[in-house]
Amino acid sequence: MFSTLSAYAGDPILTLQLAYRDDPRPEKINLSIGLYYDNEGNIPRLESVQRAQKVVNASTAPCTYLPMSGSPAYCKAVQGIVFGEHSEAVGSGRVATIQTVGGSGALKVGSDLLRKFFPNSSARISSPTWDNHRAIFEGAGFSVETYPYFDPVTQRLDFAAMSAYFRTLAAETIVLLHPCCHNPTGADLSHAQWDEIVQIVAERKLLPFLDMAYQGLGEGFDQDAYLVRALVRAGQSFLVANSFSKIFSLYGERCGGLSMVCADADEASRALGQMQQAVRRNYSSPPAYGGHVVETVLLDPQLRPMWEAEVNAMRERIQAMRTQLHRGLVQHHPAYDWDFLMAQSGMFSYAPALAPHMHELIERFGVYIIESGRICVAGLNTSNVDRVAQAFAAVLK
Ligand code: PLP
Ligand code: TYF
Repeated sequence: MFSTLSAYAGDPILTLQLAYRDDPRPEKINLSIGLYYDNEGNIPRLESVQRAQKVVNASTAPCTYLPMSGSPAYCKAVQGIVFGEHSEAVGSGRVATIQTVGGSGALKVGSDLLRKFFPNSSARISSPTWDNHRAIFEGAGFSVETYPYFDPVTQRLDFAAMSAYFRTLAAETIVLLHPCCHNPTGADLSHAQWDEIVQIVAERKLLPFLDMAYQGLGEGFDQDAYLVRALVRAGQSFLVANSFSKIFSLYGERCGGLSMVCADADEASRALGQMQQAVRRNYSSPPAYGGHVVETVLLDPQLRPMWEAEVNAMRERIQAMRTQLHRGLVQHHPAYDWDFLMAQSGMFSYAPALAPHMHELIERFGVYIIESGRICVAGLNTSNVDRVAQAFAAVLK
């Protein structure tokens, strides 16, 4: 019956994660998958989250299905963090939000919905981007092409090429944008550059789909959501997928959200209905437990600031490791220009120059980076950062 089924190559990042797990060398260093590790190399359980879990675990309420759109309290909390606590768009009821199965589920539901109502549109993703973007949009039936984003020679954002390309796009083209902490490059637009993109979006009537998986890990919760707020101010209609996987360190609970910013409340109520229908035919309703934990943290006046402080500490640790890696590289290989590292932000750094040395880094030094030359900066700690700098310097000399 199933003899015609072809083999699935797997996800290269997840495959590498397994290779790391099975590597017997105690000195191995994992800079491959995008997970946040603490300075001891552990994936943390946040204190605020553990306290919220105690509250949720103590509940004796029956575990019934959530609505298709998820928990109303959760959706309210998503709107607060993504759009800001005093958002005009949220206040006027023109934002429709649902709870989703992680950020991935939000991308899936959003792309299915768009495919139904914009069958003649095609999608544009950055070159490079997270592999799953292409997979999800093609899976929804869209033709997907890339827009110029990163210049591998300068190892920096190529904003001139990106903005020139956007100026050529047809109306209603879906443009997938990373508001902060670009995966994989760590190269983000400045606020002024985002303003220019917002202007092009308005002029050319493009349809932005924002994927925000790292809010708070770049510069701060509000700074990282600059693009969201700028599109709202400009009166644009758009979608935002957000993920709590990293910033709650709750990857396996699959907590995310999808919001559609509409022209008015009437349009938003229809957007909500269509998102519900897309959920219904995908997985019916989202899982309840993780969502209740997240909403408990976000809506509790004591837990919320505790959590914000924990995310701020994660961000500061990543920044400190980036600085220390840069310092080590300058020391071990001063002839090379490492300054691009300091121009990048968030969980990742991207050094295409390291890509051809991936296997050597793994075999000779036990340093796992992914194929493209992406480095997960959050895998660095005070015990391994200098060994990483030595390994990178050695392969590039
Ligand atoms: N979008 C980007 C850019 C990501 O890096 C990730 C990473 O996991 C996701 C979406 C998926 O988020 P989630 O794990 O919540 O599905
Ligand atoms: O890019 C990363 O490493 C993260 C984690 O199929 C991830 O976004 C990687 C691959 C995948 C799911 C999550």
